[in-house]
Amino acid sequence: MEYGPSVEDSSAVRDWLAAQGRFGHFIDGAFTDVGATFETRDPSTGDVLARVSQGSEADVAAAVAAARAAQPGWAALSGTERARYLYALARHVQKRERFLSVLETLDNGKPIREARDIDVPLVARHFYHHAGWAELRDSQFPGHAPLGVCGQIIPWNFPLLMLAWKIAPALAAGNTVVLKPAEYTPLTALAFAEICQEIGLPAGVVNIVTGDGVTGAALVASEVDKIAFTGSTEVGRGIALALAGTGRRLTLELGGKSPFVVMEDADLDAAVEGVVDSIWFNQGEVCCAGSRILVAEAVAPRFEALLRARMARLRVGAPLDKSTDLGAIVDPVQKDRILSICQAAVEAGAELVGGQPQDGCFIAPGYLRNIAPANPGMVEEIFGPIATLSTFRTADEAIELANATRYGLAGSVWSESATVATDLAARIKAGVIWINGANMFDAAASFGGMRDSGYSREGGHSGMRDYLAGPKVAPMTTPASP
Ligand code: TXE
Repeated sequence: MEYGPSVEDSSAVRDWLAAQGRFGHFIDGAFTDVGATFETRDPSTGDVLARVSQGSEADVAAAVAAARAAQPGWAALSGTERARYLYALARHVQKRERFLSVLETLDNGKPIREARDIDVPLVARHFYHHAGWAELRDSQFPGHAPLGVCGQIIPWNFPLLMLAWKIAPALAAGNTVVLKPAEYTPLTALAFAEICQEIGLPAGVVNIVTGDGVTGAALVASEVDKIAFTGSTEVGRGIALALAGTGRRLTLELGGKSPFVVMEDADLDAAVEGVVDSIWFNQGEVCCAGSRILVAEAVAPRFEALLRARMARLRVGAPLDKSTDLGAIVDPVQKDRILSICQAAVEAGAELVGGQPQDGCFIAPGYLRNIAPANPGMVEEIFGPIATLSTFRTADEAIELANATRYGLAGSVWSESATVATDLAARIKAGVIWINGANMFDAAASFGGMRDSGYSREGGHSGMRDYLAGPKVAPMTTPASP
């Protein structure tokens, strides 16, 4: 690959990877010996980046035991002391911002611009925010105890950010954790383990076990008090079945097929930019992506012309190039999955604009038009840079189309009228609705879905509550007699 001036320097990360070569798990504050391993690759080149340990049942049990042993000591710290560790994690993430961004881009394939400007800053923000919650826990949740040991299973689309969403609230609440990153993208979790060592986090508070779904299933079957899962609806359902009747807590953040509703009075240029930030952000590998664009018929031709022109200007290419808009799809398996849904959509009568596969793990941005509501492209979560485009005549019709899905994660409404926008937002069945915006995240704003997109919330007050047991003593007061 040519290294021009616009390509981010990756030498520090490559030196680190070469020095490590093979990674053990991070258990009880130390990296374990390396046993059976699997490869993790740069999807933009296919090059092997490192070999990472495949977690066995015994590895999971050792990690859970370490977390169990560490939990009483961690919970016994004052909120201020726990906050200090969370602040330190945030600061060290910031200190290694460039390194973590490059590592994330190499392992996942996302554009460096997004890793550097969005993922990693949001990670730091999440730890800063939850440092505050460590201090506020007792005043905001009087009498609530931590759950104990939390098993956390995360996906590959925002590896380090999903780690932060899981670990920060768990630690702030007084829990200890065993986290399993996705098999395609384990590297930033291992770099985070190094940060835990650097800041002197007590051993066993954070444990990282790498591996695939078998390792994940072992974690679900282990003696943890809670499982927090983000991933596919199918795996989430299996986890819910496995935990049924155990009394263990479960939170699920699953797939989506979120509507992106453009009303007749919308600012169309802004809405087109919203599409770019929504379905063409992170190659469309975003659970809350506005993947179903619904446009008022009266403005549809103008909107589509603007959309096509904007789409043509997007650059697909080397993820480390700072001018790249869409990087590589995370793995050839996912690329094939995206293409097969698009093919099924076309066979069922839809027209694909753009969206062509390119050499390697790349797919150009695109959208499906002339698409019927029951078309697979309209029903399945494509999880790639391909939206659907349909039209509606009335607001009621827009709502009917928006809610014609088994999912309910997010939605986006575009209108210059606050009344119209808030009315529509209230009628869309989804956990998060953005008005004149898309994919906006903040650690203080709770995120989560309904229906087949899962339940519970991450971030803010509700996210903290999901890492706490109910109050030990019901606050019963007898009114004093006059
Ligand atoms: O997800 P999996 P996959 C959707 C998206 C994508 C599809 C498939 O549509 O195309 O799912 O992706 C772990 N017990 N989303 O197959 O398998 C696995 O190791 C316990 C949406 O990669 O759900 C990884 O750590 N754990 C989504 C995590 O689950 C298991 C993000 C997610 O992988 C397990 C990712 C098992 N039996 C995919 N099997 C979102 N909501 O953002 C796998 N895992």
